[in-house]
Amino acid sequence: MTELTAPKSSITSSEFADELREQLKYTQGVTVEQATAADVYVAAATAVRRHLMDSWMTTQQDMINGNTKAVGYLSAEFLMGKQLRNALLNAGLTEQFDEAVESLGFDVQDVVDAEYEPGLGNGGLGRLAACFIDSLASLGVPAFGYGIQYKYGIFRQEFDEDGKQVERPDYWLSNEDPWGHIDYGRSQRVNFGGEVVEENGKRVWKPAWAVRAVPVDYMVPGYASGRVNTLRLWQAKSYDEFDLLAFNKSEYMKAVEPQVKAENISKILYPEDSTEVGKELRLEQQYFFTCASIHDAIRVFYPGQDKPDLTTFPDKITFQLNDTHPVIGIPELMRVLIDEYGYDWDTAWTITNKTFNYTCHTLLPEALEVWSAKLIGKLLPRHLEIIKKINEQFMAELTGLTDDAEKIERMRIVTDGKEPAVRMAYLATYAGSHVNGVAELHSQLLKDVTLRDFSDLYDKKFTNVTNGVTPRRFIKLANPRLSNLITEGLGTDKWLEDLDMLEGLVPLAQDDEFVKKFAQVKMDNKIGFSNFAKRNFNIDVDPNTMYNTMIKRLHEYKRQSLKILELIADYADVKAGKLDIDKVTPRTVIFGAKAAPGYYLAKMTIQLINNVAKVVNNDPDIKGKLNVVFVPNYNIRVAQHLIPATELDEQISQAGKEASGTSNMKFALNGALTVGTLDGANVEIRARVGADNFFLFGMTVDEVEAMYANGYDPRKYYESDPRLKGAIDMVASGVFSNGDEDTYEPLVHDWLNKDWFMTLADFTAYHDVQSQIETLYGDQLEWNRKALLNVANSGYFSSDRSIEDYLERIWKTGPMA
Ligand code: 26Q
Repeated sequence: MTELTAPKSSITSSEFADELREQLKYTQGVTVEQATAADVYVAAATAVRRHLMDSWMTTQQDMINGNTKAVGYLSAEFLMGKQLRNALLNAGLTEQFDEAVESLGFDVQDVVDAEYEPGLGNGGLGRLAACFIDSLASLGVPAFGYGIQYKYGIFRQEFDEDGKQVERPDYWLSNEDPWGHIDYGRSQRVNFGGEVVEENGKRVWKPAWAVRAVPVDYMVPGYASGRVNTLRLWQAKSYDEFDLLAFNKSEYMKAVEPQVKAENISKILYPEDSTEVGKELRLEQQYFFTCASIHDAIRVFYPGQDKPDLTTFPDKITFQLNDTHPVIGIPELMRVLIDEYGYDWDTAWTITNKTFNYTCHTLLPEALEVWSAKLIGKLLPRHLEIIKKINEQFMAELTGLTDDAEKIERMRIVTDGKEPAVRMAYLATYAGSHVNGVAELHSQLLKDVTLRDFSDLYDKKFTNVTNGVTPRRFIKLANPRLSNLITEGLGTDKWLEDLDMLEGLVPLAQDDEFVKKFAQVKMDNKIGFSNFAKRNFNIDVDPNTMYNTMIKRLHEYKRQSLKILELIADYADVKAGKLDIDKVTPRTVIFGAKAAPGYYLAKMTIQLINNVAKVVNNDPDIKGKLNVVFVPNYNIRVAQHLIPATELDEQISQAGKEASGTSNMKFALNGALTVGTLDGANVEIRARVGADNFFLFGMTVDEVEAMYANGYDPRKYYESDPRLKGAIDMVASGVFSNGDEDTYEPLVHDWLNKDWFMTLADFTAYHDVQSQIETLYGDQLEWNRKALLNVANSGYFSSDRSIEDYLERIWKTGPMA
């Protein structure tokens, strides 16, 4: 007997079809006959929103009237993915939708495809925010996601005929957005510039210009919780205050300049780029959304009160800072409390300290945000004063805690010297109650290295919360076949609310019949991806090859180079007659990756991979056994198709560089085996799924540190491993650039002379582990048994568990009564 607990609405398919007709007629003004698939999509989105409306309203009421502290997740990015299927799942309308759409004469896939994916994030950090708000709603915790409704999301990636990345604007709002509800009545004013003057013994900010932050609200439906939370994304609008003087002089174009400037603030998402920090517009964005969100929270929790008692603010809401991007919210809350509500400094400090917590997502020192004090002073003069005062208070406090003058100097929030700068991570660490890393190893390295001085003196602030992913989107929606098999194996679908239940599959890994069913699911998913790739990209992928995937942003530290060099070495061996192609396991290596537009070596790596694909895929000597595919414009939709079809997942960053990774969790949960280094959450995945079910290779953090300390020379590795030398020489000699030896020169030069992330040093170990992989793959039953054990032992990596950890260790709150 299978127990089914998934939400299911009581309305019938034909009733839902009537609702669609109604929406088509009264909202879009088209008949069913005139309607396109896109019309049906908008109708369905509107209909499902109506079904969620009552829960949304009661959730908001309960949040305001109840006394459960809410969570405000402040994030510059929310990478949500498509909404329709997720909303249908949580509203219990999936079957009704499928049947209704068919009964109206439309293809379900066409309707779902009509939704354009919002790309309001770069990668892991933005997707994590989306998983977290899903889990908060599913656990019934009162929460707001607060961010920016960028007009242009992450760029759309194309490749030109040379295989180079071309970035195209992502105008995702060019069609209707049926999910966002714009709420002009709840706008907030956000001021900028000007000066601070002394009035009656008080510091008074006289701003020079302002923008209007208009909230666009998105429903965040929980799974089986009856709760619908809110994602509030701010859009920048100008106040209609045009320059009359300019206008009178008939300088009409000039008159609208301030409007253009205002609306620029939410125009575009910055592509992740640690080298391009210090951009004024980015600071404007950060202040824009944090300022609006803080004022919004005060409005929500103290409705209609002129003189609210804000000493209770930390009991109403706790703000989680998703990396340093919203850290300017700290001086903003101080300013609001002191300047707008008249609290003294110490009271404001206590409130602020209790309200904020900070999550760090990096280990790369160059990725920690630092703003020039001059720029902050120009845009936010009052905030700069407050930051300086926080710094003074901090320095004084440190003198009481340590005699080490150098240490105190190192810890300055505002640096000394000619061009003072503000270290946002330090500000957040000092001003907030907790700091967390995103995997155990990462949190440890934060304490030992990145924020060492702070952890010495404020050890209690530091904690770890290992990342997680939502099983609703990344198992149930992405992999319905596996979901059905899990439900069959466990006799219940309750695992979608309690992912630890996957452990119940462990005994089934000894049941060969069950393992064969699991293998069949994988095969069907591979065929599914092959069809998807053909339909969408006109790419041929042969399901009778091993699917070996590497999907993530293109970064040197993630080491896509290692993967492509290993493949080139195999190719070179075949060409030189050192490797018998008939003995090679047929493989398709699938890449997906965007490079920051200004990241030269990353873009060149993309070009190289594309050209290796061109050469290898078309070489008759290879007999179709080695294939390279670069899926353009990697996004959530591609992930949802590719992850369930993958057999081998690559997590090969240099140890100590990847804070966590989250696709590694998605792959394990979908029954891929991982080849990986001891980095980020790989460490915890391996510990849970078992060392026998994980392909480990490469240097450890300690070995990497020792090698840096002793001086690293990549040429040594080039000279000593002939396969490696052969591969690099092949790139240098122009095999992948029509004979041109200059094309990849900068890349080759970097490998041989710098190789900061030690790709060459790990190359031999990486090759060795590939032979283990080939051997195991030859025994399909054993391979699939291990893959199934990955699924069974990865329940810990649900974002529900991450959120429970945050609730217990940091937020100290829970589900609404
Ligand atoms: C900074 C300054 C200027 C412009 C852009 C940025 C910027 C934007 C986005 C810097 C970083 C990001 C995104 C970082 C990110 O995605 N980090 C990843 O976070 C994941 C979730 O915790 C981890 O799993 C990954 O290990 C980490 O790389």
